[in-house]
Amino acid sequence: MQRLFRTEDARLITGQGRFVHNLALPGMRFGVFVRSSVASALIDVDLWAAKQMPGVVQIVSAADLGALRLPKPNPLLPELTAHVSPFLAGDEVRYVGEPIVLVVASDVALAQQAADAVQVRYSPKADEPESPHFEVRHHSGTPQKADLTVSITHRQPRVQAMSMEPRASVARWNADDQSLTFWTGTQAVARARDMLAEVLTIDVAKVRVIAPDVGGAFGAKASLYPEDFVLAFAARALQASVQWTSTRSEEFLSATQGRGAAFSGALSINASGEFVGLEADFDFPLGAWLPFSAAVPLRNAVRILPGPYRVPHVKITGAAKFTHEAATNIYRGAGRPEAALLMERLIDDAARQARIDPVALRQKNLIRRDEMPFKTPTGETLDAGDYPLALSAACEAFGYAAARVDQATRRGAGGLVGIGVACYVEPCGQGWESARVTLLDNGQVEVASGSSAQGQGHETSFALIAAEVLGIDASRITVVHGDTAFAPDGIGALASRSMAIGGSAIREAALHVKAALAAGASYPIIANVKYTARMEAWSYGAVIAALSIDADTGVATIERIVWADDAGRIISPMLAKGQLLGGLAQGLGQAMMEAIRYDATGQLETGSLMDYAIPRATDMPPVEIISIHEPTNANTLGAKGVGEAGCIGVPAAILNAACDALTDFETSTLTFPLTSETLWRVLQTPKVTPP
Ligand code: SMO
Repeated sequence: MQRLFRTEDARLITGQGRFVHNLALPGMRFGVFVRSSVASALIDVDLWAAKQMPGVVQIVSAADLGALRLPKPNPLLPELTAHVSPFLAGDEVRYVGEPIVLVVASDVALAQQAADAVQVRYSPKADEPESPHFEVRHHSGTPQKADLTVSITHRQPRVQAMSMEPRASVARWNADDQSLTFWTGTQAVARARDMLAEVLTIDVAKVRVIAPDVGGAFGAKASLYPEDFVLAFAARALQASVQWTSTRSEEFLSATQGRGAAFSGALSINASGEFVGLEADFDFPLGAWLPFSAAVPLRNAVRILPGPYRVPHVKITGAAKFTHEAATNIYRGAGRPEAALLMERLIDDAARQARIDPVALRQKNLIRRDEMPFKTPTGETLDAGDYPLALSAACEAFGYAAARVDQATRRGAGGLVGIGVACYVEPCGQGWESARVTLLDNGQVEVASGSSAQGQGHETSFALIAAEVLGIDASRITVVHGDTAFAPDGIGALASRSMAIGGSAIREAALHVKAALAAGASYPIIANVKYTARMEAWSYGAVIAALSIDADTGVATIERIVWADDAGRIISPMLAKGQLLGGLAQGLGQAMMEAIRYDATGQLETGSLMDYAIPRATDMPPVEIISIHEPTNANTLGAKGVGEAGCIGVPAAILNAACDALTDFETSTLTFPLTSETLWRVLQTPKVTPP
């Protein structure tokens, strides 16, 4: 994994990408999983016919795995850790797509034929007890006198991360030294290594995990999957290499999904328009098994409220339950979008009912720069920022006042035109990350990071950080990441933390090298740093969307989006903008077209890209991005998160714009995706009298 993309190269498609599926090892075998076609049933598996099929070298079922279970999930929600999940269904299946058997054969077609010959008999299960209920609460402050209380409910469809390369892994068992080399498109190589070692009960030093080019991950590749562990188990049993690549349909069935929560809330304001109280209640679906970060969306949603606003009294509850569906996990934003959407919908509703301009209502309640660092009612500390400036900068670029005048004119002519505003915060990770910077006597520098890359171009930005400190050209720097044999231990590339924490580690290590060089140290000069951020950095911003709806067809057009974002210190403006735009596209997808659907029996109705729409280039509206740079001391680099912002503010602004366009209609339960059918149905309902 030693490669540097120069900034100018990033515009080119060079054909040099190496994804997991590109890997061809001598004697490599191929795995295909047999999956459940029923959401909840007892099963009886007959392998006899499959074993007779040509090319089959191994069949793994639950019985072969004995007591092996997934490692415990992240203890953010401690009660969850009592519920560990099996790798393969044994006596019962719990969701459509659950892996039951792994068939390994000499080529993938033979493996598929043998998998098709596995007989699974399903029989009804007796009624099962209610899922246990996992809960998080934040109560703070005392209730105050309110003049107006508004409330909304919202239910989000689940959505699916759509990486260029679906999940893919290769497990190679090295018989000579009884070690495992595991290639997988992961966001967190060190954690993957530790978990594989734990499950296989081998020394961590005997496991090497390599993430080659990943091609998008979005949270769905942060945690290892049952399939990964079974593949490693099979490779050890065979003393060989086994490859598995998920098909796109398998991704829909069994990759982790995002969102899916139902939530409701109430916001109270007093006569002067100050927020005095917020109540919120979230209900998150866990699906049928627990990936490592299963608790993160719930935890984030409840801790991030009330977002960038001053609210003296909050009563926030969040709960999660198991369901007979694919697991949910972190998905770009991971709870932040749910918090922003609830708050921003409530504010727009309050503004409408109190007849206050929604921007003015926000400006009155946004936490001011001179109040930073700000302790929130959920116990978080907002590090730094000028939230009112972000909103006013967005308004200025949008031409907000003039746009409202134009909107009134178009409405007067019968147009359905909306303007939606949303402010958001994006906490970007706590804890540590590591870096190693090596200066060789030929002037070449190697930067190794415990964070990795999945297509965001960290190879470039990591090099730029060291280049600046050392005063050299970035072309003399190679970046090593995504391979536990060469990169130092790390947490990984997730939670918008790579630049703030991983980048800070690189900066610190480069500073050590520089100091050693000045002190006359001998080559190679090596600095190892494990950097812990002083506090969490919170990026933030404001999004304004203009949206119109065709009254006859319900087709919505996002006319434009103006977005002010503070990502702190930006290392590569082009890469940061790419992340913001990518996040915007993903947020727009959730808002306008994406939805995983299960029927009442738990069958997946959206099993392919023919049934599940994702945004194309032509779906992107004109976008203007304004960068704000309010310094932060949260980390030594002064960077804040950037990767998830587009999924946080954009959907909320779009929903507010749609509700504004439909101001004559009842929209308190309007739900994503805002397809033409959804909007057309609203237009068929009776008009309501404005407050
Ligand atoms: S949803 Mo992210 O990869 O923490």
